Amino acid sequence: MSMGQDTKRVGIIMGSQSDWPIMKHAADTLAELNIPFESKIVSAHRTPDRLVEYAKTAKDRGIQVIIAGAGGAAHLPGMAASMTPVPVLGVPVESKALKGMDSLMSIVQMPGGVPVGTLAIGKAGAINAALLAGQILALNDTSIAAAIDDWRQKQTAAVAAEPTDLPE
Ligand code: RP5
Repeated sequence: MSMGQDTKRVGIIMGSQSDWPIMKHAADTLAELNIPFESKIVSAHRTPDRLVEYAKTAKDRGIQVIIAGAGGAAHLPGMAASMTPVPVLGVPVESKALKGMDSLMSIVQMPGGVPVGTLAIGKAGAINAALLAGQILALNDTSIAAAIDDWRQKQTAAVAAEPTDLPE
């Protein structure tokens, strides 16, 4: 398909509205990199038909990487990966009962043949999923490559040489 300025290149999906405070970090990071993206609630369990529709049409709509966040019995990333050739990055969202260990294990332990690139639990995973998505796109996009270089330089410049006392 031909890609216009407005074509969304990364799809962020999450199992519930309750995942948004974490998944927003992926959205914010993609925005910082100037990468067009969309954010949708797609539940493997509560909206299975929506998931099938999303995964099966993503590639033809121009989506090149999917970031899927879910918590608990986190089947969303794996089920999405089973229905699309688009690379899927999984973000385990912290659960109340098991602190996200359940989410992590559900996402990372995929059977051979259906890969999901699994990130850290929570905010760090959401940010890194966006950066990794950017790095994948940057292989064929010099402006995204430059944006990632810039992001990293700013991160490095923001690290103080010495620690200071901060207000408690
Ligand atoms: C999962 O169940 C979602 O990804 C969410 O992390 C978890 C809890 O969902 P809610 O009960 O808060 O909607 O499907």
